[in-house]
Amino acid sequence: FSLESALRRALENNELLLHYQPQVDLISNQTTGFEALVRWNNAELGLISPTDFIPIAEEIGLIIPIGEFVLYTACLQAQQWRERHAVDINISVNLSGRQLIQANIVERILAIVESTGLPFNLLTIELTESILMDHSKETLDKLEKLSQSGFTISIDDFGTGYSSMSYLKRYPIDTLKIDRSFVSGLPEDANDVAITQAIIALAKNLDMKLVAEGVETEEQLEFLRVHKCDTAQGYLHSRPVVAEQAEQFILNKN
Ligand code: G
Ligand code: G
Ligand code: NA
Ligand code: MN
Repeated sequence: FSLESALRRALENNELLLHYQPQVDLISNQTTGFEALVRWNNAELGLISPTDFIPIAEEIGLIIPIGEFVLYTACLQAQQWRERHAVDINISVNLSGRQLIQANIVERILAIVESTGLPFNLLTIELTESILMDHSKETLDKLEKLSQSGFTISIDDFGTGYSSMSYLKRYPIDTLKIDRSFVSGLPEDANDVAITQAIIALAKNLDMKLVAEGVETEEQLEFLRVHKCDTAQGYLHSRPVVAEQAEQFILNKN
């Protein structure tokens, strides 16, 4: 009974679900969107972290159907919230490198999002830096098509990958997510302060938006607000929660 064989049956057995973590605008204090994060709940194995099963899913190719399930479910959820509450909610979805290298990935994304009715400008696609290191013509073409279709392209865990910055010029990137390893030391750690300020300055100069990840304290939030970061995501506002709980952030306007 291996993790792999269990994972192969997880989708059909409805063992995968999404949690949603609010993203809060630092000026208005309103929840403007959510990051969708996949969870695996198996009867025998219990709750398995994506850190443990996403690498396996990537290895055996299951990340393709799992990724499509995540994209469809997240976009449908955002569209339902939109219809129910007459408010536009941005939804962020993680795309793995294995998904992006599929020849028909752009067409797949367009078809899936279209089938949910969600306006394309409300989907953010999160990519890690390592995905963009190939500098291939194919990746460039795909990201340009996705960008021209109206999706937001965001770099996850910014600053922790291979730190060549040339891809920032090459690709149509809209948002940088400041990695939580930098946020965690704010506002005391001089290195984290310097790095965070540098990332914010970089994003401003390149006309990109900023999301700070892993915001856990009021002091971190205040630092980020003072330094003109746009959006905060972290346990201070909420852990990733099930859809019904996430909806409360829309109702309460946070
Ligand atoms: O939610 P949590 O902190 O447990 O997520 C752990 C890791 O799993 C993070 O790096 C996150 O980006 C990744 N992850 C969560 N959901 C998805 C998903 O739907 N697709 C991919 N590719 N990665 C995900
Ligand atoms: O790699 P990625 O940035 O997608 O990972 C998101 C992960 O970060 C999720 O597993 C989520 O549970 C976790 N996370 C979100 N907010 C916080 C936080 O405030 N503190 C910590 N330690 N982890 C967080
Ligand atoms: Na992410
Ligand atoms: Mn991240």
